[in-house]
Amino acid sequence: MKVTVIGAGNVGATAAECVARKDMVQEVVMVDIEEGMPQGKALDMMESAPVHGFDTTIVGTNEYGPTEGSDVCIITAGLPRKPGMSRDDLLAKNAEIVGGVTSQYASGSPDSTIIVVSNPLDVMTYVAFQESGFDPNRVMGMAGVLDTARYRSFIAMELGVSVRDIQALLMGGHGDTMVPLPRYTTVGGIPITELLDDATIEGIVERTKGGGGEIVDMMGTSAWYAPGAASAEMTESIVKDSGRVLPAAAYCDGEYGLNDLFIGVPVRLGAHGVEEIIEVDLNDEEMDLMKTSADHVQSNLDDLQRLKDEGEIG
Ligand code: NAI
Ligand code: 2OP
Repeated sequence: MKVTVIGAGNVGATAAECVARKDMVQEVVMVDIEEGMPQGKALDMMESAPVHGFDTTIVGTNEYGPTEGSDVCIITAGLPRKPGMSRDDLLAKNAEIVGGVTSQYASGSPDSTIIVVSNPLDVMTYVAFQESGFDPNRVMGMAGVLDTARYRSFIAMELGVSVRDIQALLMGGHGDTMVPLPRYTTVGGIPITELLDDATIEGIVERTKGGGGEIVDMMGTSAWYAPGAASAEMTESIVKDSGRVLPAAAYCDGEYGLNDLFIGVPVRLGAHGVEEIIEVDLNDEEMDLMKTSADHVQSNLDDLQRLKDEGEIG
């Protein structure tokens, strides 16, 4: 088994290290345009293997040859946001980057699964889908695992319980319109609505929606530890064919009344990528939030198409 990570910056290098530390694949290949950087990070990680106790080989490169025959590819290439920027501000530049790296990667690993991380997430996942020509189940975006992890962390902090006992579901696009679902959140099997009052839950939901921005404001660029770990968790379910049920930006073809877009929904992840989109029952209010989120993703897709029509993006 081989995992490629494109973009060896903060998120990419962390994802590569998290995958390697799971000791579940023979090789991790990190690709970046910056010369020497992926090679240096790969060597540094290899030198940590005796301490961590993994046997995965990590290769750093500026070429796509070493990626050939990959099983999973995590795309993190692109610009991160800075204070004052929204994820949407990255649209044009990152569409060029994600489109370019996808087409260079896809022909050498035609049977692989792509996990997109670059922002704006839901639209970049669509770009990778179009450029790769892969079946829709073979392309997905990572955001829900991260956003749910933030949500679970905040609940654990509030209740003083172990994060391991918190199960939660969060849907929608990766942005301010994401849809946390307290009705589908439990602590050791107990609905969160039995443990926290409405105002506290609402506060946690709002903090989760702004979780990425909270960190950007603190350190001037976006997060990487939790995003890297989340990408590795999705990768693990694919390479081990575990069938984990996780939120991912998946291609909707009628599910939740949505068509021809990628958006966060609960999926079963296995060797074939997205093996099933699970349609949970949403009440009217939750469905309205999902619709608003989908409208936002669609408007970004429309902007992307306009930029292409105007020749701003190749
Ligand atoms: P970074 O700047 O640390 O790393 C990006 C890397 O991409 C750099 O090393 C750069 O040299 C490389 N790169 C740029 N163009 C390339 C190309 N054509 N081919 C190969 N490599 C190329 O940024 P960071 O923090 O790692 O973030 C990466 C992306 O992930 C950003 O778009 C960010 O917004 C997004 N992100 C998404 C999250 C999510 O939940 N989906 C969470 C965190 C970040
Ligand atoms: C995050 O949520 C910026 O999407 C990135 O941390």
